[in-house]
Amino acid sequence: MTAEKTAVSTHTVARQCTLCEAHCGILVTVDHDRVTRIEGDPDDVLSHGYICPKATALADLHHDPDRLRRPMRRVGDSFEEIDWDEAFALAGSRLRAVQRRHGRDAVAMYLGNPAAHSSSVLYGIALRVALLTRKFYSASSIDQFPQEFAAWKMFGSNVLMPIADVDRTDRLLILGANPAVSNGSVTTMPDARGRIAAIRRRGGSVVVVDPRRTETARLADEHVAVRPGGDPYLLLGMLHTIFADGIHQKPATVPLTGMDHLAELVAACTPEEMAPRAGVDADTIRRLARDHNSARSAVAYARIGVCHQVTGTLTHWLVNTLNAVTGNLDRPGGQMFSSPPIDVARLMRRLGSGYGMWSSRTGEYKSFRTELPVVGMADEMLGDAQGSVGPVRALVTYAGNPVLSTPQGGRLDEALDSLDFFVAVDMYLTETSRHADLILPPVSHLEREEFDFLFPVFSVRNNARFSARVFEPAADALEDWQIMSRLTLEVLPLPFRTWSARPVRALLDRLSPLRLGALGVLTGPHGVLRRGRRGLTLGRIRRARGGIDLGPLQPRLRSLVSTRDRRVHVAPPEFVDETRRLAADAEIDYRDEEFDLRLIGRRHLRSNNSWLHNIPTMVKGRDRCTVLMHPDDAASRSLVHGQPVTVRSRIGSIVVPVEVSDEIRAGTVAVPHGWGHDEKGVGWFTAAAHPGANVNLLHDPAVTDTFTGNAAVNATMVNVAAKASAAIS
Ligand SMILES: Nc1nc2c(c(=O)[nH]1)N[C@H]1C(S)=C(S)[C@@H](COP(=O)(O)OP(=O)(O)OC[C@H]3O[C@@H](n4cnc5c(=O)[nH]c(N)nc54)[C@H](O)[C@@H]3O)O[C@H]1N2
Ligand SMILES: Nc1nc2c(c(=O)[nH]1)N[C@H]1C(S)=C(S)[C@@H](COP(=O)(O)OP(=O)(O)OC[C@H]3O[C@@H](n4cnc5c(=O)[nH]c(N)nc54)[C@H](O)[C@@H]3O)O[C@H]1N2
Ligand code: SF4
Ligand SMILES: [Mo]
Repeated sequence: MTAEKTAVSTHTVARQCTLCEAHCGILVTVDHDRVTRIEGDPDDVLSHGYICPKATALADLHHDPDRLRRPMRRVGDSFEEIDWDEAFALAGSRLRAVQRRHGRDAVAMYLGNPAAHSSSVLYGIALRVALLTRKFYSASSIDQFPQEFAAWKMFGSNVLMPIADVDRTDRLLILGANPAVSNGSVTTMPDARGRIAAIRRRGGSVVVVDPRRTETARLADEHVAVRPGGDPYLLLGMLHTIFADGIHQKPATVPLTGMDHLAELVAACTPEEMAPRAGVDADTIRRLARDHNSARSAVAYARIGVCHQVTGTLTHWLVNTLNAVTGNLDRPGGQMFSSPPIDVARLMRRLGSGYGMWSSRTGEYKSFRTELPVVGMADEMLGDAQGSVGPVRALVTYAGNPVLSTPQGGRLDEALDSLDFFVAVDMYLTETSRHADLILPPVSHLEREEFDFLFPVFSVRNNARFSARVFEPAADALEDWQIMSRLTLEVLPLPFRTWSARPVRALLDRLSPLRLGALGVLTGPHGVLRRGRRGLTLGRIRRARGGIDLGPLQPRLRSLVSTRDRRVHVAPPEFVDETRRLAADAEIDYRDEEFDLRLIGRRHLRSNNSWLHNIPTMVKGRDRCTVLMHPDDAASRSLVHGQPVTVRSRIGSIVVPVEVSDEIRAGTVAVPHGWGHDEKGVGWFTAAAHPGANVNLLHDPAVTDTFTGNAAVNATMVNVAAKASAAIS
């Protein structure tokens, strides 16, 4: 090959990594049709060149021979390729038939995590609206529902989840999050390690509250090994101290209401009283409170570790309240709200968070912002008696793998097999999609060009960035938004499908996410229509190397707060009542004789929920799907490091190797989720060689956050014993 030819065929494209919320800027170098290099983009206004090891997986995902590229239709136990028109016609006729025969709600939909990482998500929502089904589920109910619920009750809208102003704070208190691995969630902070180091460098301090001495805890000034589920008690004890000491509150930007009720509630929550429940001694509780109260600026930030608790909503309320009463709400260095190019919070705040508009079939769960908790999904498909069927007869999944990612004790496998029709929009034959009648694969992440409107809403700095396409998709390949709009068209009433099908299809094709994005930017708070000639357009964002920095977070809650009285509610009555109920509960550290350990989760830098295990570089090296156990717990069970053990809960058991380390609190064990790739019929062959086990087989779907029904997978009682008949090697 001549030098000239190489120069022409090798080029570099700037975009973002769309694997996790950090959306780091990357530079992808391509030689002909192969990616030869992925590196961090030093010009990126948010990530400044940082990437984690997962970024390179984008290339492997693109080139992965196991990735599906054509629609697949089930024939008996296997699948055959069909063309798109045939696929949409099949999906349409079957979904319509189910709704005609059994009603609108007979078709359910599940929207998974990667859907949120592309603007195609809007078209998934359009499909849901067209289906008019109340059986709608998403990863939100095994994720941030509690945070949204607390935001709704306190600020009047579920979208108003505050962001920790990590880059300017003097004191960061992290509860139940491991940003050194996750790079931040609902506080997007690429290079969290660097940002945490910077806090300490500028004289601030960082404390991590976590039952495990995590990668983040190792970077902090202090690690507090809380008892799993102990956080609300720790926070109540802190609030007690702050009220007793006197609040050094800076004037609030928005008036707080409920301070008297709060003061009355926490008066009984002395650190001594709370200490055994929190698993943290009273002096530490007091010290943490005083340091938070006296810091120039301070922010408590909590995430998944506390969402996945029965007290998820309560904990997030107390976190926001701690920040609010110490004068750290809506102030630099505290909890703030973004001013993104498309002001999603402002646009959506009036929609209402609608709790309890309908219920699950058993009445156990209520809808929250028109969604039902995913823990109840299998129940809607299975009948009461064995072998009978439930009201949901068909399912659409979009970018989700609920068989591995939701607690269901194995029942979802059975439930999915009982359906009349199941269409999965996914690029792999997964533990979930293997049950489908039809799989519709979108293009790879590198074949998309997009403008991310969602994560700037939750970023630590206001920004606008564009992702260019690395590869042109094949002529007959479709993006998620195109698949979703075709499905939408198929389920619409007759006229749309017949006489107007062509014009409507042509119109839909033009209604691309980029066109919508352009309109959103133009009319948004930074757009030319508001800011004049110097304002933003999508074209300007697209041309800006590394994106456009829109500055630090600004106080703006006054314009966003959506409660009726336009105040921040620090003591919503239902939270106060629930706290009283918990405080009256005499049982401090519930254990039963049979299940004596508490199981929590953990994430690894090279793993991303359930779907990066087919990439050799992400699974090489030692087994990551292990049960982490304290040396005392291992010794008392005569277990040795590396030995296969059975982890058993009331509803299931799995076998994994034990990893002995004092980084975890005694009495607690941790197993990562997203593993268990040993099902028959899955199409990820590398993953099958590193299967791990599905921890969600242990989690009881009935154990949920009190207010939202969010899965409480960090509250499971288990026991661990040597695997029966396993020879120790
Ligand atoms: N025990 C336990 N369970 C958990 C958690 C935990 O901490 N502990 N965490 C929970 C959390 S926070 C989340 S967000 C969920 C995630 O759980 P899910 O939302 O179910 O998603 P993933 O496991 O990430 O699976 C994503 C699927 O989408 C496919 N996919 C990837 N990219 C695309 C795309 O661009 N388009 C389409 N159509 N498909 C795509 C992948 O092949 C994969 O099959 O898991 C939850 N489950
Ligand atoms: N590498 C990687 N990055 C990811 C993901 C991934 O799978 N891998 N997933 C992405 C997704 S979907 C999400 S939602 C985010 C999640 O982002 P994070 O919330 O940062 O996620 P985790 O790393 O699971 O951190 C949760 C922490 O809570 C701790 N914990 C468990 N129970 C308790 C408790 O009762 N109290 C306290 N205080 N702590 C507790 C756990 O030990 C763990 O360290 O990460 C995103 N980023
Ligand atoms: S942290 Fe890693 S996986 Fe997440 S966006 Fe950045 S490079 Fe991608
Ligand atoms: Mo998540």
